[in-house]
Amino acid sequence: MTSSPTPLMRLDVISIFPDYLSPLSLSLVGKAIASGLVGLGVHDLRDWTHDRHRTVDDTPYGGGAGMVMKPEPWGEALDAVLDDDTEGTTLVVPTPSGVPYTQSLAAELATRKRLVFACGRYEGIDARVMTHFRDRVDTQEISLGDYVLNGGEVAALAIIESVVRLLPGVIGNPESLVEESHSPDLDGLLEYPVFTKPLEWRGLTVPDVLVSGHHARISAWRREQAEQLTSDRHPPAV
Ligand code: 6GU
Repeated sequence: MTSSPTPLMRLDVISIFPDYLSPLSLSLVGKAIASGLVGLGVHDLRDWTHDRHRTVDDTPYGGGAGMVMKPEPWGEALDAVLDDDTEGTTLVVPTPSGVPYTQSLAAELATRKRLVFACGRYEGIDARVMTHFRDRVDTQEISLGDYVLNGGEVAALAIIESVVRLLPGVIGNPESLVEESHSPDLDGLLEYPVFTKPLEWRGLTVPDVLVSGHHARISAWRREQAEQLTSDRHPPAV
Protein backbone atom coordinates (compact mmCIF):
# COMPACT_ATOMS: atom_id res chain seq x y z
CA MET A 1 0.00 0.00 0.00
CA THR A 2 1.34 3.44 -0.92
CA SER A 3 1.45 6.12 1.76
CA SER A 4 -0.09 9.57 1.49
CA PRO A 5 1.91 12.47 2.93
CA THR A 6 -0.91 14.53 4.48
CA PRO A 7 -4.00 12.83 5.91
CA LEU A 8 -7.40 14.03 4.60
CA MET A 9 -8.75 13.87 8.13
CA ARG A 10 -7.46 13.38 11.66
CA LEU A 11 -9.60 11.41 14.13
CA ASP A 12 -9.13 11.19 17.89
CA VAL A 13 -11.27 9.15 20.26
CA ILE A 14 -11.21 9.50 24.04
CA SER A 15 -12.76 6.62 26.00
CA ILE A 16 -12.35 4.59 29.18
CA PHE A 17 -12.47 1.50 26.92
CA PRO A 18 -9.95 2.24 24.16
CA ASP A 19 -10.08 -1.46 23.08
CA TYR A 20 -13.70 -0.87 22.01
CA LEU A 21 -12.27 1.10 19.07
CA SER A 22 -10.12 -1.76 17.74
CA PRO A 23 -12.51 -2.50 14.82
CA LEU A 24 -11.20 0.76 13.32
CA SER A 25 -8.16 -1.21 12.18
CA LEU A 26 -10.36 -3.45 9.99
CA SER A 27 -11.87 -3.18 6.53
CA LEU A 28 -12.26 0.09 4.64
CA VAL A 29 -11.63 2.39 7.61
CA GLY A 30 -8.59 0.31 8.59
CA LYS A 31 -7.22 0.62 5.04
CA ALA A 32 -7.78 4.40 5.04
CA ILE A 33 -5.78 4.61 8.26
CA ALA A 34 -3.05 2.20 7.13
CA SER A 35 -2.62 4.12 3.85
CA GLY A 36 -2.29 7.45 5.68
CA LEU A 37 -5.47 8.97 4.20
CA VAL A 38 -6.86 9.15 7.72
CA GLY A 39 -4.93 9.73 10.95
CA LEU A 40 -6.21 8.07 14.13
CA GLY A 41 -5.44 8.46 17.83
CA VAL A 42 -7.27 6.49 20.54
CA HIS A 43 -6.79 7.76 24.10
CA ASP A 44 -7.61 6.33 27.54
CA LEU A 45 -9.46 8.96 29.59
CA ARG A 46 -7.95 7.47 32.77
CA ASP A 47 -4.53 8.75 31.63
CA TRP A 48 -5.83 12.18 32.77
CA THR A 49 -6.80 11.09 36.29
CA HIS A 50 -4.48 11.64 39.26
CA ASP A 51 -5.86 9.46 42.05
CA ARG A 52 -4.85 5.89 42.86
CA HIS A 53 -8.18 4.53 41.62
CA ARG A 54 -8.10 6.54 38.40
CA THR A 55 -11.63 7.75 39.15
CA VAL A 56 -13.68 9.09 36.25
CA ASP A 57 -17.19 9.18 37.77
CA ASP A 58 -19.11 10.42 40.80
CA THR A 59 -22.69 10.65 42.09
CA PRO A 60 -25.05 13.17 40.46
CA TYR A 61 -25.88 16.49 42.16
CA GLY A 62 -29.62 16.55 42.74
CA GLY A 63 -29.69 12.79 43.26
CA GLY A 64 -30.94 10.06 40.99
CA ALA A 65 -29.74 6.76 39.64
CA GLY A 66 -26.33 6.11 38.17
CA MET A 67 -23.06 7.96 38.02
CA VAL A 68 -21.89 11.03 36.12
CA MET A 69 -18.47 11.47 34.49
CA LYS A 70 -16.35 14.01 36.38
CA PRO A 71 -15.38 17.18 34.51
CA GLU A 72 -11.67 17.34 35.46
CA PRO A 73 -10.38 14.29 33.51
CA TRP A 74 -12.42 15.36 30.47
CA GLY A 75 -11.10 18.92 30.69
CA GLU A 76 -7.48 17.77 30.85
CA ALA A 77 -7.95 15.14 28.14
CA LEU A 78 -9.56 17.59 25.72
CA ASP A 79 -6.98 20.30 26.50
CA ALA A 80 -4.28 17.77 25.60
CA VAL A 81 -5.92 16.36 22.48
CA LEU A 82 -7.25 19.59 20.93
CA ASP A 83 -4.84 21.94 19.16
CA ASP A 84 -4.75 25.65 20.09
CA ASP A 85 -6.18 26.36 16.64
CA THR A 86 -9.51 24.51 16.46
CA GLU A 87 -10.42 25.85 13.00
CA GLY A 88 -11.80 22.88 11.04
CA THR A 89 -12.18 20.74 14.17
CA THR A 90 -15.47 19.34 15.48
CA LEU A 91 -15.81 17.86 18.94
CA VAL A 92 -18.36 15.04 18.67
CA VAL A 93 -20.08 13.94 21.87
CA PRO A 94 -22.20 10.82 21.26
CA THR A 95 -25.23 10.87 23.58
CA PRO A 96 -28.81 9.58 23.41
CA SER A 97 -29.92 13.18 24.11
CA GLY A 98 -28.06 14.54 21.06
CA VAL A 99 -29.41 15.64 17.68
CA PRO A 100 -30.41 12.69 15.46
CA TYR A 101 -27.57 11.47 13.24
CA THR A 102 -28.36 11.56 9.52
CA GLN A 103 -26.55 11.13 6.21
CA SER A 104 -26.48 14.92 5.78
CA LEU A 105 -24.74 15.30 9.15
CA ALA A 106 -22.26 12.61 8.02
CA ALA A 107 -21.60 14.61 4.84
CA GLU A 108 -21.08 17.76 6.92
CA LEU A 109 -18.61 16.00 9.26
CA ALA A 110 -16.77 14.62 6.21
CA THR A 111 -15.82 18.23 5.27
CA ARG A 112 -13.97 18.79 8.59
CA LYS A 113 -10.19 18.51 9.01
CA ARG A 114 -10.39 16.96 12.40
CA LEU A 115 -12.96 15.10 14.53
CA VAL A 116 -12.45 14.50 18.24
CA PHE A 117 -14.86 12.03 19.88
CA ALA A 118 -15.58 12.25 23.61
CA CYS A 119 -17.14 8.89 24.49
CA GLY A 120 -19.09 9.04 27.75
CA ARG A 121 -20.31 6.11 29.83
CA TYR A 122 -22.71 5.90 32.78
CA GLU A 123 -25.36 8.65 32.80
CA GLY A 124 -23.18 10.99 30.76
CA ILE A 125 -20.52 13.68 31.14
CA ASP A 126 -20.86 16.65 33.55
CA ALA A 127 -22.65 19.23 31.35
CA ARG A 128 -20.08 21.93 32.12
CA VAL A 129 -17.57 20.10 29.91
CA MET A 130 -19.74 20.72 26.83
CA THR A 131 -20.54 24.28 27.99
CA HIS A 132 -16.81 25.05 28.35
CA PHE A 133 -15.60 23.45 25.10
CA ARG A 134 -18.50 24.82 23.01
CA ASP A 135 -16.76 28.21 23.37
CA ARG A 136 -13.44 26.81 22.12
CA VAL A 137 -14.44 24.41 19.35
CA ASP A 138 -17.43 23.49 17.19
CA THR A 139 -19.22 20.94 19.42
CA GLN A 140 -21.94 18.54 18.31
CA GLU A 141 -23.86 16.25 20.65
CA ILE A 142 -25.17 13.48 18.41
CA SER A 143 -27.57 10.55 18.93
CA LEU A 144 -27.73 7.47 16.71
CA GLY A 145 -31.41 6.96 17.42
CA ASP A 146 -34.07 6.51 20.04
CA TYR A 147 -32.56 3.68 22.05
CA VAL A 148 -29.92 3.49 24.76
CA LEU A 149 -26.36 2.18 24.42
CA ASN A 150 -24.03 1.75 27.40
CA GLY A 151 -21.61 4.34 26.11
CA GLY A 152 -20.57 6.45 23.16
CA GLU A 153 -18.00 4.02 21.73
CA VAL A 154 -20.31 2.07 19.41
CA ALA A 155 -21.82 5.36 18.25
CA ALA A 156 -18.33 6.76 17.54
CA LEU A 157 -17.58 3.63 15.44
CA ALA A 158 -20.77 4.12 13.44
CA ILE A 159 -20.18 7.84 12.92
CA ILE A 160 -16.54 7.29 11.91
CA GLU A 161 -17.44 4.57 9.40
CA SER A 162 -20.17 6.71 7.84
CA VAL A 163 -17.82 9.73 7.56
CA VAL A 164 -14.63 8.01 6.38
CA ARG A 165 -16.38 6.24 3.49
CA LEU A 166 -17.37 9.69 2.15
CA LEU A 167 -13.77 10.96 1.99
CA PRO A 168 -12.35 11.25 -1.53
CA GLY A 169 -10.27 8.19 -2.45
CA VAL A 170 -11.55 5.95 0.34
CA ILE A 171 -14.17 4.13 -1.77
CA GLY A 172 -12.92 2.70 -5.07
CA ASN A 173 -16.19 3.29 -6.92
CA PRO A 174 -17.69 6.68 -5.93
CA GLU A 175 -20.90 5.75 -7.83
CA SER A 176 -21.72 3.36 -5.00
CA LEU A 177 -21.90 6.47 -2.81
CA VAL A 178 -24.64 8.22 -4.77
CA GLU A 179 -27.00 5.29 -5.42
CA GLU A 180 -27.68 4.54 -1.77
CA SER A 181 -30.56 4.85 0.62
CA HIS A 182 -30.83 8.35 2.03
CA SER A 183 -28.69 9.84 -0.72
CA PRO A 184 -29.89 12.79 -2.86
CA ASP A 185 -30.21 10.61 -5.99
CA LEU A 186 -33.02 8.57 -4.51
CA ASP A 187 -34.58 11.66 -2.90
CA GLY A 188 -34.08 10.18 0.57
CA LEU A 189 -35.85 6.94 -0.33
CA LEU A 190 -34.73 3.57 1.01
CA GLU A 191 -32.76 1.50 -1.48
CA TYR A 192 -34.60 -0.95 -3.79
CA PRO A 193 -33.98 -4.70 -3.37
CA VAL A 194 -30.97 -6.10 -5.21
CA PHE A 195 -30.27 -9.51 -6.78
CA THR A 196 -27.31 -11.40 -8.25
CA LYS A 197 -26.65 -14.82 -9.77
CA PRO A 198 -27.98 -17.50 -9.79
CA LEU A 199 -31.23 -16.60 -11.56
CA GLU A 200 -33.06 -19.24 -9.49
CA TRP A 201 -32.20 -20.00 -5.86
CA ARG A 202 -34.25 -22.26 -3.54
CA GLY A 203 -37.20 -21.92 -5.86
CA LEU A 204 -37.04 -18.12 -5.87
CA THR A 205 -36.40 -16.25 -9.11
CA VAL A 206 -35.12 -12.78 -9.89
CA PRO A 207 -37.84 -10.32 -11.07
CA ASP A 208 -38.14 -10.60 -14.90
CA VAL A 209 -37.74 -6.87 -15.45
CA LEU A 210 -34.16 -6.97 -14.13
CA VAL A 211 -33.11 -9.44 -16.84
CA SER A 212 -35.17 -7.71 -19.57
CA GLY A 213 -32.43 -5.33 -20.67
CA HIS A 214 -34.95 -2.43 -20.72
CA HIS A 215 -33.10 0.25 -18.77
CA ALA A 216 -36.05 2.62 -18.51
CA ARG A 217 -38.30 -0.16 -17.15
CA ILE A 218 -35.60 -1.23 -14.72
CA SER A 219 -35.25 2.34 -13.42
CA ALA A 220 -39.03 2.69 -13.07
CA TRP A 221 -39.27 -0.67 -11.22
CA ARG A 222 -36.49 0.31 -8.83
CA ARG A 223 -38.07 3.69 -8.13
CA GLU A 224 -41.45 2.03 -7.44
CA GLN A 225 -39.82 -0.52 -5.11
CA ALA A 226 -37.92 2.24 -3.28
CA GLU A 227 -41.14 4.21 -2.78
CA GLN A 228 -43.04 1.13 -1.54
CA LEU A 229 -40.28 0.18 0.92
CA THR A 230 -40.06 3.74 2.19
CA SER A 231 -43.79 4.00 2.84
CA ASP A 232 -43.83 0.56 4.53
CA ARG A 233 -40.73 0.94 6.69
CA HIS A 234 -39.78 4.55 6.98
CA PRO A 235 -42.78 6.83 6.54
CA PRO A 236 -41.86 10.51 6.95
CA ALA A 237 -42.35 11.78 10.51
CA VAL A 238 -45.22 14.35 10.97
CL1 6GU B 1 -24.75 8.46 20.52
N1 6GU B 1 -24.86 7.22 22.85
C1 6GU B 1 -25.46 6.39 23.73
N2 6GU B 1 -24.87 6.16 24.89
N3 6GU B 1 -26.62 5.80 23.50
C2 6GU B 1 -27.18 6.04 22.33
C3 6GU B 1 -26.61 6.87 21.36
C4 6GU B 1 -25.44 7.46 21.67
N4 6GU B 1 -27.42 6.92 20.28
C5 6GU B 1 -28.45 6.15 20.58
N5 6GU B 1 -28.31 5.62 21.81
